[in-house]
Amino acid sequence: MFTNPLDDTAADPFAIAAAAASEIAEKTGVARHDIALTLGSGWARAADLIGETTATIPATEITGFSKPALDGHVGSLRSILLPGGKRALVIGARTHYYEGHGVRRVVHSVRTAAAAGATVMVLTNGAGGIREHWKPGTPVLISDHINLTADSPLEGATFIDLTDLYSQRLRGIAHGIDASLDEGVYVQNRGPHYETPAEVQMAKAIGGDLVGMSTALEAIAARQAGMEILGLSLVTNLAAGIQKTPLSHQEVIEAGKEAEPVISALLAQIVGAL
Ligand code: 8IG
Repeated sequence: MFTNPLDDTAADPFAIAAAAASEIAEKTGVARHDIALTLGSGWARAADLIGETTATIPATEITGFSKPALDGHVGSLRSILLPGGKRALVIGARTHYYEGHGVRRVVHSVRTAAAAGATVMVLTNGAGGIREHWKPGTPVLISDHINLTADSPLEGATFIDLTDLYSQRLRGIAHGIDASLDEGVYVQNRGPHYETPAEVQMAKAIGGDLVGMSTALEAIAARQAGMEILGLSLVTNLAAGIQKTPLSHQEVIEAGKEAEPVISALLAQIVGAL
């Protein structure tokens, strides 16, 4: 009846995530994953560097996952054995809020990762930079977020503290790898249009440093699931009006490609230290 079980509003999203996690355990032969990573624009290649891939599954074979809406977003789940012996689950299939399938579908991968055993959730994305000195290709640690989607993955009277949402401890570990990493506040907008220059000025005025279309809703779900969160943005473009030329998806893809070797190596080092 439903092509995706999460579209049945009467279904329990946590039970669906638990079912997805058992399928992953079965298909990867890995009973428990320790950490999970969602790889956004520009970050996809990092999976090759963090360890030995022991299994790759098309995400569409796992309950609740959707076909990727976008090229450049790999629709697969990978199980990776890290050099230290830990197991990482790499999610190359992100469902964006702007796809309009509802927030349950957006956070399903995070809930599945938690059900698969992950206690650390690494969320990466490509974003527009608001600070002028960030050139395209700059990685930035997310210190906090502003959720402008007017939505939440939490349902009903579920009050969850979001202080230290982007773990100070994990940011400390990242700074141990690269002390020069800047931090910034990530603003999640609905998209899929980029902001107007006036909206970028608003984001700046309310304390934002980065604008994007993902991550905040996922981070909230990860916190609800009890995970520790590390957030990393790749500035692929300066936000509208900060850069004088129009934004293009092509430019974003190219900046991501160019930065890929450097940020992949950085992410691999950080993951190795977690
Ligand atoms: I990559 O400038 C990327 N994603 N909202 N604004 C928003 N999302 C983005 C941007 C941007 N760049």
